Amino acid sequence: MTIHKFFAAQALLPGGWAENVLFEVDGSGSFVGVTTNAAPAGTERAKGPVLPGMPNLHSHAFQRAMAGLAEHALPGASGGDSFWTWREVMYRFVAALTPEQVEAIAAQLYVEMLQAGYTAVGEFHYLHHGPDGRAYDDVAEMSRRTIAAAAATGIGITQLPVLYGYGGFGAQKAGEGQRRFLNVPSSLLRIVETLKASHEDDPQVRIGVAPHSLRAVTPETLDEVVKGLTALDATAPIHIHIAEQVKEVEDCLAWCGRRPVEQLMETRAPDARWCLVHATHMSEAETTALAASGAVAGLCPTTEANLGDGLFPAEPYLAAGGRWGIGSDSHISVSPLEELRWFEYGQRLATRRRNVLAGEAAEASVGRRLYTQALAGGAQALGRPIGALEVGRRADLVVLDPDHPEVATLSAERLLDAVVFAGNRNPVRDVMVGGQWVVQEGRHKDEERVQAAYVSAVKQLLS
Ligand code: NGQ
Ligand code: ZN
Repeated sequence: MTIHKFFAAQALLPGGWAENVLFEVDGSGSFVGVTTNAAPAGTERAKGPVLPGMPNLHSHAFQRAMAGLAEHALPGASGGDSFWTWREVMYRFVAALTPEQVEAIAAQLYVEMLQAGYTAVGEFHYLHHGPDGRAYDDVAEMSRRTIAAAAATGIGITQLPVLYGYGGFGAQKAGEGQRRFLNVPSSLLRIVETLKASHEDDPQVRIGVAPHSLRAVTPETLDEVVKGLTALDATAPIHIHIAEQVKEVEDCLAWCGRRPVEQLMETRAPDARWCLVHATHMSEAETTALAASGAVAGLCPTTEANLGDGLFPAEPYLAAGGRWGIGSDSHISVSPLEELRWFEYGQRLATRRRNVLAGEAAEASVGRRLYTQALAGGAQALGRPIGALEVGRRADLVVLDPDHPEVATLSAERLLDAVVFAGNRNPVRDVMVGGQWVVQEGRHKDEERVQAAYVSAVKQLLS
């Protein structure tokens, strides 16, 4: 097997910044050698400092094309616009989307993700059926579109077909706007099964499942889908939207007497396979319990700000050793650095302090801690061997631009602080996924074609 070798003068390894690192990548796209203090002898050289690529653990790809469509106050809703009115706009937007449009939108999004330094995505995918709610001839038609966009652009993907059965807690009937999302556990598991069969040996793809939220499933259907998935793949990831809105917490309390995180903890005991997306509203006891569970909290700071969700209890959760990662969710922003910045800024604004998430280590770097914890949590949540530059993991990495003002001037210890907090210019120069360069000098090889297809798909959709 041919081994691709390249050399970096500086790279962020699991043990910290290292110098003169020789990377060796096998034909499948995984690291087979990472040697420090090596000689560059004749090998390709990274142009700047190398970081692990960031996993994006939560995406609804189609929402990329909603940018700018939900920032007008709705008539009569002045001051009363909310997550719930945004959701109505979103339902109207998905009503006519075609599989071709979804693929074109996803490809544009994934190119943007790669250019921003995301090298893997978790696609929380619930747009399964045709506009009338009837399944396509291939029940996995829509899922295949996001996986095809990932393959075409080069990003790794964890496809999470969503179980969506009801319109609210206690098996309330789903609304008209939700008709394209609906499945029972057996029909959802058929989608999972067919996707698994198609991608069994592809190291760029993993298949999991996502019960949409405690609003959209019952304890019984949740149980059935988790059992069915486990029979197919005992370690496959399970993601769920959990406690994003205060109304969601109140409705859950009214339904079962427990808060959403509490209810999931009591009834399912989520472990390291689970990712709880938007665990925004938690009591102290829930925060400690989630941190102890080994599950990942899926945080989407820019979308959570955009939707007016509230603030995740980050300080106590991190202090308790809780695992977490980031997602761009509605893609109102597509930048891992901006997600991390706003994760910390939310805490600064709420506590009127600085460097809130720095941790206990002496002279701890906030940027470094946030970046490395988000790598670990993101990799765990996506169920793929990613998130670190070490033997056995996928060769997913970003090379920072040596001519970027901060990269050119700062030492390694300050670099992540600078790129996370100084959001003036994208510092990502080159991006490798699974051993292949997918972005070089800031450009993706298909960016023009992908954008032209996006523009034409969205114009058609909006006309
Ligand atoms: C979604 N998005 O499924 O796209 C949700 C909104 C819901 C976010 N939670 C819909 N950000 O939760 O019912
Ligand atoms: Zn979501």
